[in-house]
Amino acid sequence: MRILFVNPPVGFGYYSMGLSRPPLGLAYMAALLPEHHVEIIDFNIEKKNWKRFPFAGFDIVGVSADTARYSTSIKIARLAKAAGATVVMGGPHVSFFDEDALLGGAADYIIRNEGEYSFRSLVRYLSHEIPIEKVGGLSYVANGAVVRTPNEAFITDLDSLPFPARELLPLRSYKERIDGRPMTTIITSRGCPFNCNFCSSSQFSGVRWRPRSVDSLLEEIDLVYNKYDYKAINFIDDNFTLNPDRAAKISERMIAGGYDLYWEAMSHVETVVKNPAWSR
Ligand code: B12
Ligand code: SF4
Repeated sequence: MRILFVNPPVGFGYYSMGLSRPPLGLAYMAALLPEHHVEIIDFNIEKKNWKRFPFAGFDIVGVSADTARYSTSIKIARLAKAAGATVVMGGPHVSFFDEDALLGGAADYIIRNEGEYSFRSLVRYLSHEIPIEKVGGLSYVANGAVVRTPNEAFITDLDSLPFPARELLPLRSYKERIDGRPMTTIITSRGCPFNCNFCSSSQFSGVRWRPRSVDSLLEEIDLVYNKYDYKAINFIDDNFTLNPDRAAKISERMIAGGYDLYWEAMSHVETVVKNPAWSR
């Protein structure tokens, strides 16, 4: 199968402010599909116009949709569908609101929540290898109504996932820096236990915090540092310091490994100020 993943353009603020980061979620899904031809297009970065993009060259077009970019995602999905591709949408917005894109005819399928295993199963279904009921977290239309298969289980062993397929991304075109050093991103955990009522993270990724092992993380840091030559990393977890001992251990391992690294991460203020070791 020829598969294209699309990161729709933001079209305001963030990229002009220099916040330009690769769509790692799409690269994670791509890494699980080695037997297929997979491409990722990030319309924030590539100097290509999505209105004239040759979607017809792909069997499946997967479009990412958060709320801020939902209307653009829908337009891209419609174009891809008009070009004859099977259109799949995923991401935070459509995970919670799947009806509009499906009943409005923009998408053939929606994958809810984490995409890796559900999308791979959907490709198997579309390749006539498994029945549709075996695709977890799938929404689609049958007889004019939205049908939903049961949610796919959250991936508890994140170490079992292959590293994101960074080779499919134009990494050097992302210009964000930390103190002058070109920066890239790594995700070390998913899920958030705080369940704040204004935030989608705990609903989307689960209230159970799912950290990767420090060994797996150091392996990816080494890859990013040596193979891709990045000396600055943004850990884009929702809460990198939830387990302060783990965060300290990661720092110690970076120092012990001799990495000359700048890094930054998001945190929950309590995990810092209420940690006796850090609040002195
Ligand atoms: C890093 C980040 C950013 C970065 C850039 C994004 C990037 N490229 O890395 C910056 C700083 C620019 C940013 C900006 C904003 N962000 Co932000 N961001 C994140 C963050 C922390 C991590 C994203 C990530 O890489 N996650 C990890 C990967 C593995 O997950 P993923 O990208 O979601 O992809 C998985 C699934 O969503 C799904 N999937 C995604 N796309 C597709 C496509 C298909 C076809 C399929 C099948 C599946 C699928 O499968 C993937 C693999 O599991 C998330 C929170 C989070 N924990 O996810 C918020 C988050 C995405 N951001 C959010 C928000 C609100 C914003 C802003 C609107 C903030 C603001 N008030 O201005 C802006 C909007 C920018 C825009 N898109 O227009 C919300 C979105 C909520 C929503 N309703 O859509 C989130 C979920 C935070 C939250 N807790 O609510 N953000
Ligand atoms: S602590 Fe942060 S990521 Fe977690 S639910 Fe609250 S706002 Fe969202």
